[in-house]
Amino acid sequence: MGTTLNPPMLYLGLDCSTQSLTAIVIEVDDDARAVVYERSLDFDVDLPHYGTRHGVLPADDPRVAVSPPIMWAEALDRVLADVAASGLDLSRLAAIAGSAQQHGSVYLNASAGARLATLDPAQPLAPQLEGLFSRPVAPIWMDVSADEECREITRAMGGADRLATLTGSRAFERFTGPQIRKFFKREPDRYAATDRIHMVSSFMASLLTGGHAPLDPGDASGMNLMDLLTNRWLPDALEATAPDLGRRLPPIVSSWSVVGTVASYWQGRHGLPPARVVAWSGDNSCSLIGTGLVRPGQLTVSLGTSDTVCGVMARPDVDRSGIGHVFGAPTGEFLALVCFRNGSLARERVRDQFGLDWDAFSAALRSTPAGNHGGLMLPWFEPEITPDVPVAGVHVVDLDPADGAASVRAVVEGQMLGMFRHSRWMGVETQVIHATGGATVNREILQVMADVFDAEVRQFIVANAACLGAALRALHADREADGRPMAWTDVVKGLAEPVAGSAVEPVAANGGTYRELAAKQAELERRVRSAGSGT
Ligand code: XUL
Repeated sequence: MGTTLNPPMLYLGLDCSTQSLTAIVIEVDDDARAVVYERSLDFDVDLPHYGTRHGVLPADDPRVAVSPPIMWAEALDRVLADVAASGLDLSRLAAIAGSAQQHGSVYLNASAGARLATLDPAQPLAPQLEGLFSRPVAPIWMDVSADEECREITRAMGGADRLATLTGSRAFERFTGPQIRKFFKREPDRYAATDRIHMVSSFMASLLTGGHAPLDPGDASGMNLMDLLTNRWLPDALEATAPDLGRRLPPIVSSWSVVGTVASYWQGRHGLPPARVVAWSGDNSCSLIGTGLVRPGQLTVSLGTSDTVCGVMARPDVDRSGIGHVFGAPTGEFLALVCFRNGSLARERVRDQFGLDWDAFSAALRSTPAGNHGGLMLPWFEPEITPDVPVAGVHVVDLDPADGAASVRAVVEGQMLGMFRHSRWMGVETQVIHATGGATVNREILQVMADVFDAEVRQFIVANAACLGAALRALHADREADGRPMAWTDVVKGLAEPVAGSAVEPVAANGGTYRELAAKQAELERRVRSAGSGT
């Protein structure tokens, strides 16, 4: 790094995702920046005593997906111990921000506020949180069990259109409002004992600051409870969801708010400095920053546990078809999003079914033609969010299900065509796609993406864009708090940039093939869904 007047500062980003907790530290001075530390803790592997699979607790009902929030707390303790032992000069740590899987909710009783403020640094965190939860589990974004509550909330709000116009989305089962309603109806005593309902983001920020932390609009807009235009709780949505809900929810503050400093627990336990803690946000809004998507008119496609397509919007134009969402963006604008539940797990299912590794998966894509001779798959190995398919079922046409190579192409093309068709409502004339997530290391998958969207695809350097985005949000908020605001384009410069030479151009000759296949997929989707979803 160059010689500068200001010493280089460190910014920590954390990402509490479905399957892991990741930390990234960036070093920033006046003219250079670099990732200087990265570490990930896998919940299943590193914290096996919680018994999760892919970060989720086993459940009898396949529609239910819950995780133990105390596991996230233990993970934070472990990861921050590692950050402290990394050899970095943490006296230069200026700020921490976080990213979390969206929609999940954590239920705390009235003792939580005082207990969080008086944690004993001589003891590990998790045992000290026993007795704080009014509900031992947190429903997460993969849960599809609140259909009845979605209908009730929609009715009480005067219909799906009004709810979507006000909050950015019609009612979705994984959204926090319907989940809270389900909890209130099924476990009224526990609901009554609940003093504060956090999202995963504000829960983690509360642990860091040692007191109840607020929410940011990026995450709060994933609840069906927030007025998207004013960033305030909507009184009639609160009413439609559960009694006395307003007093149980955190306040909403702008995404770049400093919500506290690192609590004395972390200072005493791991020797962290009293750095600023910035409001945590959802993983999708953090990914926008981590892939440099700070201006309207571009798309990010993230291939992770869920696959998502995101765009930045200057105005909140909600999706009239009811499939997509508009959330708050951490830049103060709006984030258009469609989420596909059958992401990496669907790709892995096909890979494993034919006993392949990822190299063989790529080879299968290379050995098969674009368009797969008309073969198609709707890859709904699990109930799907986009489109709304409550019962799992994989559907194929013109495809030999015993043909491994054709099935590999069919799952990838099926996913990309679904992403293309269901993101048209965003109105983004896509020229460039910022691709992120583990599967983007596979250039053959990126080629299908480029061809289907007829756009150049650029791969982003850090597999965990959400975590990098959190670190960059920490930088942005720290400068803002110092009265030295930084434009977003400067914040992302030098870090949230595509891998050199990674651009994948669309093959013009494949455009027509995919237009035809998209129409064929739309028709298949319509037929399967009107026949009653899964088989
Ligand atoms: C978005 C969604 C998922 C989760 C994954 O609405 O449900 O992308 O945020 O962590």
